[in-house]
Amino acid sequence: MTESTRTSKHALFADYAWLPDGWRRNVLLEWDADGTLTHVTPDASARMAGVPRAAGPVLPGMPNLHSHAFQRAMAGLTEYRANATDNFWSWRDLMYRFAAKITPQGLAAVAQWLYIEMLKAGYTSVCEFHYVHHMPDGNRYANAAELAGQVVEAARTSGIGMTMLPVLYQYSGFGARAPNADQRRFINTPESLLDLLGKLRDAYPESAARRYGVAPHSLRAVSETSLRSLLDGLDQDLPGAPVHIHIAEQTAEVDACLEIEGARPVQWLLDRFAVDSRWCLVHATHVDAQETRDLAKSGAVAGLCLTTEANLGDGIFPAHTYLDEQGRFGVGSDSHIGVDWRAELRLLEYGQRLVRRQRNVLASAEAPFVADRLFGAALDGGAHATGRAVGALRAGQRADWLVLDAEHASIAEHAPDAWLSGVVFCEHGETPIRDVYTGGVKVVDNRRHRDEERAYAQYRVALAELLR
Ligand code: NGQ
Ligand code: ZN
Repeated sequence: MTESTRTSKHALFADYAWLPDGWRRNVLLEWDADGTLTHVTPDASARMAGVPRAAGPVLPGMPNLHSHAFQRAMAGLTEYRANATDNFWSWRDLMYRFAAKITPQGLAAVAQWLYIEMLKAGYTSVCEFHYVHHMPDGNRYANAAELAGQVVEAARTSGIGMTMLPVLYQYSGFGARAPNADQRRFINTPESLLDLLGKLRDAYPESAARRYGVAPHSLRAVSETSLRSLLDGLDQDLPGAPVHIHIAEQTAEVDACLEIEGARPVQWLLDRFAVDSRWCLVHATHVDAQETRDLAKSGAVAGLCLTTEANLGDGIFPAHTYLDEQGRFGVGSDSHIGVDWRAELRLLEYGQRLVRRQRNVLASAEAPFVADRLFGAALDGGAHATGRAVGALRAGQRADWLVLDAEHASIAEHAPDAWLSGVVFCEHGETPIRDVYTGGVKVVDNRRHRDEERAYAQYRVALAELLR
């Protein structure tokens, strides 16, 4: 059947769309009632009668591979010098104090508003690295998955696709050090965490919009034994499900790992576990040359959260070498001091420019436009990290995309090969992202989400309570 004889209830015509081989003209997008793309047809003959037309060029939606939703509510509140050596660890103390105050209703409101902000920014999927599990005194809620459930529900009502990764947090440091009092809301054993995950799956089964995995918090927070039993248990229920871990964000944890475990974190993990494309190593910031090569070879995704890593003073990931080795990466908004994949990609390139004193460092001979190369790579790596069929306009993938505003100053009058450069590297006030679709549903229409007023009002109430 050709596109002109097919009749499709779910269809959109785009003058331009970014397909796996780049910008293509006259693209007909068709999807089914479940929100899965069924046909993507470039060079479609004249516009079909009755098929709506996108208001501008169409891009695949970007996956956000790392989020701690509750931290959105403390963004902008730790930008003062609390002591002479303010650093990651003193920020973490403030963050723990904030985490101690989270309630189920508060988390629901914060996550709901955050996910709406993500959608408006063009993130159509999120991987939630969720670790606040228990009541403030460390006891379980009647429903052990109470807080995780609020986050999954927020994703459902906002329309963002979700990979929920309940976090295993067991220890306070290398060598299985007992957890601290301010970590008590986070603590589980592999068994209790898998039990929590089971409850969550009963209440919210997997679907085209939702997937589960696990997140051992960091090598500081699990042991080799507990990590192994977590993965064994996971593979009985959900074989091949995504596994995310914070790996090497701070030099202090690299030093402690070397001292106590005898290897740097990335090397330690690669040597002991079958790390492959189901893995996402978040903040693989501190890697030596060998680790950079081995990580690239493993097929795992480096989870880069550039704005958070800059905010927390982490360091700079050797992106140039890693991309040269064909390493996979995606981006995440993590602590949510910004919620904008364009800013993440820009900072990824700018870090390299500042270090190397050159321009367009992350471009390559095959991909001379740095924005296009980074956008394509972050779609691919981000999609792997979600474990869902997302990240490309191709039959079989989720019908997730963004419609750019064709009249916006970042792209107007520019040739198509400069559009992504304009979108990523220029700011002209309001976002160039006009409409956003997830699962074939337009959830953002002319920069507005259907629920944004209500969600913002509830966010304000929750925030007032948290800051009281
Ligand atoms: C987190 N955040 O779990 O929220 C961490 C800080 C830690 C970032 N690493 C806590 N950005 O690593 O112990
Ligand atoms: Zn994190």
